[in-house]
Amino acid sequence: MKFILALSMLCLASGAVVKAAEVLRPRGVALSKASFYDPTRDFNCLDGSGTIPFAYVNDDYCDCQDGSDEPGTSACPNGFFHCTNVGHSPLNIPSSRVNDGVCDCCDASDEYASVSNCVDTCRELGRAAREEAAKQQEERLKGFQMRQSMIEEGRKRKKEAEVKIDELKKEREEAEAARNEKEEIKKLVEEPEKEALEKYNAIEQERKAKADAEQKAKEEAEAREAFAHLDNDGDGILTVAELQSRQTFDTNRDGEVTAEEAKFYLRQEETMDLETFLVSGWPMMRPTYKMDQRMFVPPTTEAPAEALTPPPVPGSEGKDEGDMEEDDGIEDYDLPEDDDAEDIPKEEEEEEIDQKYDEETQKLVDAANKAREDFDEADRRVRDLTRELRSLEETQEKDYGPEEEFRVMDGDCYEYTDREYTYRLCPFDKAVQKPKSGHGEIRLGQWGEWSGPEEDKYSRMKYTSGQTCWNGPARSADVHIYCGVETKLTGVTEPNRCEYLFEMTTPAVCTKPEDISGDEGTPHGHTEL
Ligand code: MAN
Repeated sequence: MKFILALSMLCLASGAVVKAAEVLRPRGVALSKASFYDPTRDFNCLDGSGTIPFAYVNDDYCDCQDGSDEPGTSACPNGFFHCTNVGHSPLNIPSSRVNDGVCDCCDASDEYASVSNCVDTCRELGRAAREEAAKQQEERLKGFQMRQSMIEEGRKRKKEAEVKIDELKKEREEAEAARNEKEEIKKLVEEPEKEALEKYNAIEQERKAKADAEQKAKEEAEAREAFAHLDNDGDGILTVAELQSRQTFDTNRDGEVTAEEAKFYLRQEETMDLETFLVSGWPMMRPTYKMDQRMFVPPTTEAPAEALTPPPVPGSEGKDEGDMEEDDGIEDYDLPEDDDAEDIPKEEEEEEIDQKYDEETQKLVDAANKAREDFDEADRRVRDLTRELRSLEETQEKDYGPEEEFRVMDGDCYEYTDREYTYRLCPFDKAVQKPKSGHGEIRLGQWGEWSGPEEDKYSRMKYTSGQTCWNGPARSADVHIYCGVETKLTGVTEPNRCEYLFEMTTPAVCTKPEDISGDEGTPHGHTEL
């Protein structure tokens, strides 16, 4: 009797629309809160802000500060309306949306007094949601199974790397032994080579010194001969007049050797003795003297700078060799015939290059060269093996996840292209950005560390120390990893300048899906029927 009374009060006070099978409660109240709305008692505001007669619940007047007395009307600005949404997921909406003409709840319960014609679509929507959830479940399961293969493959690779490291260590030991052997041989054959070369070099130096002395003597003889030729009166002194008698010194080719022209070659003096001539006169005169006889060849010893710059020759431009030949005035000079006048005969020079050492020395040098090559090759092999070993050991030190599930990604790269850039992520290596316009790549970061929260460490990766941003920090990239049946990048953004966010899916993070068997189940396992 009491129950029937209470029920009729509830219906009266709260306008509850409930089915017999359901726990009776005022409109807009969630099942979990039904016990707070007891029609046989006064209502205590849920926040404790007051107590009101139960009749005031859902009377379209807001009494409680938290709006809990008006769950089924829009009277309280901060209240919530609960839609049961039978066949789909329940929902709490702000109570301001109650009877506002918009269908918010799929069971249409929020629009009980409006003219919006909302209809209950929960069963259809629920079915679609469950289908979607089942599909996702299936994907997760598939992802989880793929993760198992990734784990297997990762572990296999780890083992292979361990075996390879052992092999390489052995190989390197052998290579080191071979290198040491080659080094010994090298030392052995380099010793006699060194001795032979020292001997050879001493002889060679002597030969060179002799050749130099001969050359010098030859040049001096040539100078003395020229001096005798120019010294008309044979008194051992060259004078301005004597030079003026030689057309050779008519620098400007005006038909006359002026005192000025003659004095230029006497270093602005009136006379020049043989000694001065040998030291500075001849080197200066030689080019003019010999050119005039079409005999000039550039001197091998460095002549004083001014020797090569005779006084200006006004109007001499355009004079050809024929002109110069006409008045050389040195017919009586006994000149060397040809190239013999040059410092080192050409053939001799070539011979020197072709045949560097005597036969005995050459044999020793060849043997030493061969030993050096052998050693270099053996040494290179040791270094190559060391490099390979180091890179494998570095790989072994990397954290590929608690079950090696990420190891298979090392060595692969994944790309994502947006309007402006193509981004590339090579897990455990680097992240780069390449502008579509074709300019070079920009390094966004090198593999740094796992950076997920403590309980989910392997859900994020951090790549750091990328190229420095203009007037800013070094670029860096965060990678957020989600479960998916394919390892791929699903998006890249730049939330802050030069800080990039890569989003990636991979089976490596797919956990075993919870069992959602039962037709009416939802991903949240929270359906009211
Ligand atoms: C480049 C790119 C951009 C970045 C600017 C900063 O254009 O790396 O992503 O924002 O440099 O200057």
